Amino acid sequence: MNQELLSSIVGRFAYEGTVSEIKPLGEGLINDTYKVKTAEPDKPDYVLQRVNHNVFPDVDMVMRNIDAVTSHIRAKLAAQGTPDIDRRVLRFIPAKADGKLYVKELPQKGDGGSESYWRLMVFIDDAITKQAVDPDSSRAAGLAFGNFQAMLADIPVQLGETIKDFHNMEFRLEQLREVVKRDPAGRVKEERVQNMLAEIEKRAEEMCKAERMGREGTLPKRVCHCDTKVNNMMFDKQDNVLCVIDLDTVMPNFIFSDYGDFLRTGANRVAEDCPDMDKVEFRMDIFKAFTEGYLESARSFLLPVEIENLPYATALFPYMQCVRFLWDYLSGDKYWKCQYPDHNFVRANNQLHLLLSIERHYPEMKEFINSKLK
Ligand code: GN1
Ligand code: MG
Repeated sequence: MNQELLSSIVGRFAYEGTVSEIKPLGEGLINDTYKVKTAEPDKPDYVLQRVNHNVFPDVDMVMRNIDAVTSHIRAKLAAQGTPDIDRRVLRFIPAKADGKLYVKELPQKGDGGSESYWRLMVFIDDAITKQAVDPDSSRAAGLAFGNFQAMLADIPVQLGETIKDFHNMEFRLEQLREVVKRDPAGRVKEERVQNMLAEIEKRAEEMCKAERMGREGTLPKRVCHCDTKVNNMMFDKQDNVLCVIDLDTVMPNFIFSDYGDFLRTGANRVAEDCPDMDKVEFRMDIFKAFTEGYLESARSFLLPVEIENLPYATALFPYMQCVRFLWDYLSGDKYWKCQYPDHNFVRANNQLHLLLSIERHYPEMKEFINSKLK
C-alpha cells in the first residue's frame, strides 16, 4: 500500500508527534495492520489498521462498541490507581474532523471500487503475543479473560451485535440444514458427509440448550470478547498479561463463548486442520489451568447455571465449528480460505474428533470444577 496514502490517512487523526516510518505489522488474516513510528522519543508509536468491512459490515457499530468497552475499562483502572494505563487497555485516537474513532477513505484505484475504514491506536511497547499455550499461560489467559468480563459486567451501555447471530447454535444449524437441502457443490452424497451429518443431528438438541435457556430467561448475555484465542492477548517480558486486544467481536453473548472458544483452540493437542485424527486430543492440563484462572477472576459474577454448564461450553465450540466448517464445505468453500479441496472437511472432522475427546472427559471436567468451588 502506498506510503503517501498511509501518511495522509494517519494525518486525519489527532495523534501526537511526527511520523518517521510506516511499515506492515503482524500477519492478521482479517484486518491490514501497520506500525507507525514517531520521531520523538517521548511520543508514542501507533498501530494503523484497516478494518475488513466484508466481515464487519457496520464499522461504526464496531468502533462504538470498542469505545464503550475501552473507556469503561480505562475508568476502572484509573479508579484502582493502576499505573501505566496505556499498556493495560487499548487507546484509540479520535479523527480530527468528527472525533470518531475511525476515518473512511473513498475508493482508490485497484481497490475493487470499495471504500475503506481505518483506525489508529497507541502501540504497546515491549509486549509480545503468543501463538501457543502451556498451562502457565493458559492460567494467565483464564484470569485475563475472566477479568475482562468482570470489568465489563456493569457497563452502562447496550453494545451492538457486530456479526449477527455469530455464536447462535440454532442459527448455525439452520444454515447447515439449508445448504444440505440445496447441495450447491454436490457433496452431500459423500458417505463421510452423511456420517458426519448424523453425528451432528444426534447432538443438535442438546447443543442448542444455551439458546433455549436464553429465551426462558435463565441464562443472561454479558459483554464477551468472542474471539478468545491466546494470540489476542499481550504479555510483558515477565509473562504477565498486559491487556486483551482484537476487540472487533466484542458483543453481548453467553459467557460460554469466551470460555469455550479459548479451550477449542488452546486445548487441542494439534492445529484445527491437522488431518491426522488420531492425534486430535483435548488436553486436560490446559483445561484445568485455564478453568482455574477463569474461575478465580469470574466467579464473583458468574451464576450457578453458568458455572454448571462450563463443560457444555467446552463441547459447544468444537461442535459449532464442526457445523460451520461442514457448512462451508457443502457450500463450495466460500468463507474460509482452503489450501486443498478437502480442507474444510478435514477441519470439520478434526473438530468432531475434538468433541468426541471432550465427551470422554466430561465426568473429569465436572469433578474438577466442583473441586474448585469448595
Ligand atoms: C475465524 O478470523 P479468525 O481466523 O480469527 C472465525 C472464527 C472461527 C475461526 C476458525 C469472524 O476466526 O469464528 O472460530 O475462523 N471468525 C469469523 O478458524 O468468522
Ligand atoms: Mg488476532
